[in-house]
This record gives sequence, structure tokens and C-alpha cells, in this order.
Amino acid sequence: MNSQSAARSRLVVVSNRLPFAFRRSPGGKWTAEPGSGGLVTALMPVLRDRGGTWIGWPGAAGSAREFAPALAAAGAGMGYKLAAVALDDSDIHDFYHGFSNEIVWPLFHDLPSLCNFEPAYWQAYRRVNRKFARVVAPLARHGDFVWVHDYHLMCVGAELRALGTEARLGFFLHIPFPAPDIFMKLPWRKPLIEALLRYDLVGFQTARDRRNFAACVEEIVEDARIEGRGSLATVRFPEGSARAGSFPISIDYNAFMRAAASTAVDEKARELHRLLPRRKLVLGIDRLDYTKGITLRLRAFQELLERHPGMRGRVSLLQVVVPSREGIPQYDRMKTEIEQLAGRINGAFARPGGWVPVWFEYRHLSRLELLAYYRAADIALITPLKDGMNLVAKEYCACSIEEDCVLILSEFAGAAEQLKNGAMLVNPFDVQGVADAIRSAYAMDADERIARMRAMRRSIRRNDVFAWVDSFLRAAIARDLRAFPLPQPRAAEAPSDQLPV
Ligand code: GDG
Repeated sequence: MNSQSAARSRLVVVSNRLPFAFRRSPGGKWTAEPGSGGLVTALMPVLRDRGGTWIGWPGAAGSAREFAPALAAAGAGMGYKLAAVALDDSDIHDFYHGFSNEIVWPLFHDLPSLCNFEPAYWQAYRRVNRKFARVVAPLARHGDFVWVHDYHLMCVGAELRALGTEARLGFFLHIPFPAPDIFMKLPWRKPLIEALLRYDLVGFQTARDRRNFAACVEEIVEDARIEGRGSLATVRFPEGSARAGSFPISIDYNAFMRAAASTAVDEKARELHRLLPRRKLVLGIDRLDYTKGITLRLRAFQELLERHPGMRGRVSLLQVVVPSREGIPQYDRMKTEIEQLAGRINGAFARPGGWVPVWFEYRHLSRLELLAYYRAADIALITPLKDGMNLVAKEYCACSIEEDCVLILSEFAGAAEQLKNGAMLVNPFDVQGVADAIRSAYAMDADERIARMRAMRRSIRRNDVFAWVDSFLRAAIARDLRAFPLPQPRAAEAPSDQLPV
């Protein structure tokens, strides 16, 4: 790269959704409010420092022209540009609800029986990925780095190459990557794997995901060779090479820790204990989804109360389910099933006028409430059947400022790889095992609770979301580091009190 292109190199971030919440005024005009997710917080310093663009779908059907004024206004103070990819109703149906959420989501979470392998969905996926690439291509110049995010956009890199883009291309998958036995069921396994190999760097949450990807490449791509089995491997194939690495995503640890220590959060947490007094609180917080293992978790709690009468009256499960994909029959059924099970447990064990075993809330919590729930919980019970990472587990640890609490975590959450030094790992399918874990967590002595929590907090603090961005960008652009220096010191510009939610 020559010095001229070095001076121009910028970051182009591409994600399915723009990091803004769009609202239409009664007059039909769109306004945009910045989102404050961890990804935005972490990428902001780099985008500001390098300049660049964030490209994505605004989240509603409409033309790019309709959204342009709202995007220009929203981007004005941010130090980087925003660009919209317009999707129409058929894109949203076949690409978003169809291929992304009825095929990739269940398949990559090891649930192939839930997949609807509709051929029209694949066509729509290619078409929409091409749409994204057409918006990205004119904005990504030679020397820039394009960072594409998540399972909706796996083919954007290949489409960009087809359009002649010379920028470096990276991709990060936020959900798990399945083992060959599962991935091979996908009718479009070959073009999908080949599309992923058109990126210069493909990033995964865990070493297991990266190994699964490498194993699929070896099975599907003729004459492919994997070099290096460490955290960063090189895949060589007849037409070229790509690198594949594991980069576990994290949170803005300091922001969570500081916010959790605020008076408002403290008061709210005390209020919760006043409402549910003289017992240990076991907390579950999940988006409504079949991958989260909510029904099995409730059954494990029921098992605990049935097999260990001594636990009755001593623990309550506070289960928050955040509405998601409303109106989709499968999700509506799931909600009803969860409510009925919670009702049955309460019907069997609740004490009139006193202890209620399951406190079920189906709603979105405010940030203040979320932090207060984290702080108030004595035990977090996070038992997804499969999860890319699970940021709730890390946020819970960051907010546990007294360090006197326990994390019970599914061994199938990506976070388990990092938190196994302190969490009690469980198999979410083993309801007796999970019930036993709750009992052991209840009985664990304070020294052990604190030692375990401290170890996890130390690890999350060291490996926060800023370190994650650094590590991905360094791996992606290692050869061009002088052309693409990262902001120093990290996160100096990050809005430290902004909560990633
Ligand atoms: C993907 C992967 C991977 C949840 N309930 C409320 C609320 N939340 C916030 C949490 C957390 C976020 O939502 C959920 O994060 P997760 O990590 O669990 O999962 P996703 O974002 O759905 O999805 C996942 C992640 O990408 C990152 O790579 O970890 O495995 O599936 O930040 O705090 N926030 C508020 N109220 C709630 O009720 N305010």
C-alpha cells in the first residue's frame, strides 16, 4: 500500500441493522435515535479516529431517499457517515424472516429440524446481500477496511469481490458455527462456505466455532488446506487464501461496573429485595427464543422444588423474557408454554399470601431495571441450549460489584470458554443436573462465591469490548498496521457512562 492510500484508509462497518432506532412522526418523517449497544460503543472511537461509514438497514421497509435526511441528521455529530440499505417487503419476508431466521438461525444453533429449507429464501439471501454490496462498493476504496457483521450478511464479501472491490474485507459471526454433521444439511453449503472464504479474515466467537468452520471447509472445498491450528488459522484453497480466527466478543466492563454502583441502581435493587424478602433470588433474562432453553430451565427449577423440599420458600426464580419476533406463531406458542409452566409451578408450590416460586415478567426492562436485577440476583441462571457468546452472563459479572454471587452457565454458551474458571457449568438439557447446580449455588460458602466471581470479573475486565475490537482489527490489518493505526490508548473517546443495551 502506498502512502497516499495509507492516508485515506478508513473503516466501513456493515451490519444488518443500523445502530439507530428509527421512528416515523405522525407527519411521515423519519427521525433516528442512536443505539447504545456494546458494538457501537466499541467501534465509535475507531470510526471517529479513522473516519468511515456504517452501512445497514434502518429496520423498516422504505426507500433510501426516505431515510436520507434522518441519517444525515443522526450522523452529523458522530464523526462518521451513515448509509442505508433499503429493503422492500419481499426482502424482509424472504431474506430476513426467511433465510436468516428460518434457516441460518436454527441450523447454526444445532436445531436443523426447525429449518425451513425453502429455495426462494436462498435466492432472496443472495439478492439482498448483493444489495448491501452495491451500497458498500462505492464507499469502500482501496486501502479501506470493510468489516461485515453477522449471519444475515455472509455473502456480502463475495458480492463485493464480484463488483471489483479491492478493500480488505473482514467478517465476524456473532452466532455459533455448527459442526460438519449439521452444516452439511444446508442445501447451499458449498456456495455459502465459498462466499465466506472470499473475506480476508473470518472471525468467530470461540475456538470451537473456528474449528467447526475449518472442518466444514475441509469437507466441502476441494484441495483446501488449513495451516495453523491456533487462534488464527490460514485456509489455503486453489483460488486463494483466507484467515479464520476466534475473537470472543465482550462488554464495556467499566461502564457496567460504574453504572451498577450508582445510587439509583442500588435503591432499585433494594426495592426488589423488599418485594421478594428472605430468600435468594435466581435470575434468568432472555429474549424470547427457542435457543435460550427457558422451558427446560423452568423444569429444572420445578425439579429442584420437588426433590429438595428444603429449598421451598428459600429461593425464587425471577425470569424475565424480553418480547421478540412477536406475531410469529412458533414464538407465540413458546410464550404460552412458558407462562403455563410458570403457572403450574406456582400453583403447586406457592404459599398463599407469602412465597411465590416463579416471578415471571414478559417485557423489556429499562437500563436501570436491568442493572438493578443484575445487582439484586444472588444467582444468575443462564442456560441457553446454544449461544454465540451471551453478553448477559458477562454483564451480570460486571454488575456484581460486591462479588458475592454465583453464575450458573450453560456449557454451550460461547461465554463458557472464558468463564469456566468461575462459573458453575451445566448441561441445559440435564434438568436434574441444573437443579443440583442451583442447590449447590445456594449452599456455596461466601469465600468460594467471591473467589469465583472475582476470577470471572478479572477476566472480563481484561478482555472487554475495546480489546475485542483491537484484536480483530489487528488480525485483519496486521500487515498494514502503519496504514491503519488504532486509536491510542484504547477507548479514550468512548462514552464511559454509556450503557451498552
Ligand atoms: C448475538 C448472539 C452474542 C436483554 N434484555 C434486556 C436487555 N438486554 C440486552 C442485554 C445484552 C443484550 O440485550 C443481549 O445480548 P446477547 O449476547 O444475549 O445476545 P444478542 O444480542 O441477542 O445476539 C449472542 C451477541 O450477538 C454478541 O455477539 O453474545 O450469542 O446471539 O446486552 O443487556 N436490555 C434492556 N432490557 C432488557 O430487558 N435494556
